[in-house]
Amino acid sequence: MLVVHHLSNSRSQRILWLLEELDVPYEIRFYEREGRSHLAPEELKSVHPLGKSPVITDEDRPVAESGAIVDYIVRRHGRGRLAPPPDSWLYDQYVQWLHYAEGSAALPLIMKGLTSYLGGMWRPLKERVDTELDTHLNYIDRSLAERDYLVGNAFSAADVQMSFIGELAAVRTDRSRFPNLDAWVRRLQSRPAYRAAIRRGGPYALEGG
Ligand SMILES: N[C@@H](CCC(=O)N[C@@H](CS)C(=O)NCC(=O)O)C(=O)O
Repeated sequence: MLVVHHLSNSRSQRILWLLEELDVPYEIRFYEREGRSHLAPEELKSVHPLGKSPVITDEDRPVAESGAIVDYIVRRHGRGRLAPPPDSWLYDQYVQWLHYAEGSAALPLIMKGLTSYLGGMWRPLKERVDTELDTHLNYIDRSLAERDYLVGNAFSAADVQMSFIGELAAVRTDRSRFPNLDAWVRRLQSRPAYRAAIRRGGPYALEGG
């Protein structure tokens, strides 16, 4: 049985959602963030040395890092669904979005949260973070200008992987400045499988700041 080690209010929510979309049976093991630090509890390190979420175990083998987990689930359990045919140009775009989410887009969003606590002397860093954030959110917004989904015009696991970026954008910046991105996130959140994943995974609220 596939087990999702699910940290509260975290990136693992999108893994639950992907499994709901594909109707793959799974179990959830719940972990709560530590009080003031908001870090994951130590016990998550017994699943994978990084102690981060998401991490899954499938037949007791761990897979960490959300892009790799999305790819694993689609390849091993997807039966050809939620990804373009592997020999197509669309597949290359699909892989790009899978990597781009955590490889590039997440960093300025995370930095924005961390630097919001810093005082005046950090202004140059904060300005750089804001510029980077605009670059990435504009790129995603423009990519969605003439389509409802990121790859071709069909919902895919790339939308699931990228959804965290769109959701975090709403708490770290004014997402209404990026109307296509904003509409896309709302479109994703209205999917029945998205809502089923929230019901199973429990409350999901990302932190502002
Ligand atoms: N790039 C990694 C990021 C993993 C990550 O940092 N997850 C956060 C939750 S959204 C986490 O585990 N935070 C708790 C901690 O760092 O202790 C992925 O996409 O899986």
